[in-house]
Amino acid sequence: MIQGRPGFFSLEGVDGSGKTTQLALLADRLRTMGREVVTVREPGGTPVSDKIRQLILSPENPIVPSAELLLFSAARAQLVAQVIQPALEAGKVVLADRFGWSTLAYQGYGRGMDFGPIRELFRIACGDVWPLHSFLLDLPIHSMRDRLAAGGRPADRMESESAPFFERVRLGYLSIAAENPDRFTVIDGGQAAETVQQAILSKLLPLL
Ligand code: Z5A
Repeated sequence: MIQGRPGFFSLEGVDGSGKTTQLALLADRLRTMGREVVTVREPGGTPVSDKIRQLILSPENPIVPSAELLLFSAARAQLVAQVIQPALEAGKVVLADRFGWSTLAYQGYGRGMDFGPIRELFRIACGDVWPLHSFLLDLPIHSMRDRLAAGGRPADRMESESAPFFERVRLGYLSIAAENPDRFTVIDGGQAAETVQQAILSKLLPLL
């Protein structure tokens, strides 16, 4: 596995686990400490990556698993080259709402694709750019469904997947974290947002 880059952190978890909420809180906190912070969301974050995002998430387009894997990887390659690598080289902190671990969880565990080619695509898309540490916000799938329903917007192509798919993704994440204990902090995403934020900060601040 690629070594982690100082200053680069990602948030991971199933939909609705609170990544976007926590990333905004974290970015604000680090900025008040005087750090320059770049936030990114995958897939997306460059003109090409944003177009790929629309393509992947649109419910109108059936996409076969191999094409889906390649599209997420292409979006990531652009994001790494155009945004993440330059920001890290400039000494900025990069906070990512999802990164490669999402591909292992969703395309690997969720879709059942082989891990070997997925890891090879990480090498092609990311080079040596990988998060130093990642935070898995773990949430039961019924809570994920409740949060998404409360949000009230129509489900996108990925969100329309079956409950067993999301169970595989959730368990996949927990396996990945267990296999990479130095790279992951697992946090109960069902706790109050302030409690989750404190758990993130207590691990992240000493790593800066
Ligand atoms: N995907 C993939 O398959 N392979 C890949 O390699 C990559 C991605 C990179 C991208 O979706 C989809 O692509 C995603 C994985 C797949 N699909 N699925 N399924 P996205 O970018 O549109 O969205 P997301 O990342 O999956 O999640 P999200 O909907 O943005 O949710 P979130 O960021 O984790 O949570 P949130 O927006 O902060 O919170 C959701 C709601 O819960 C909201 O109403 C909050 O107010 C509420 N919330 C947040 N925290 C709490 C707490 N602590 N308590 C109670 N309520 C809370």
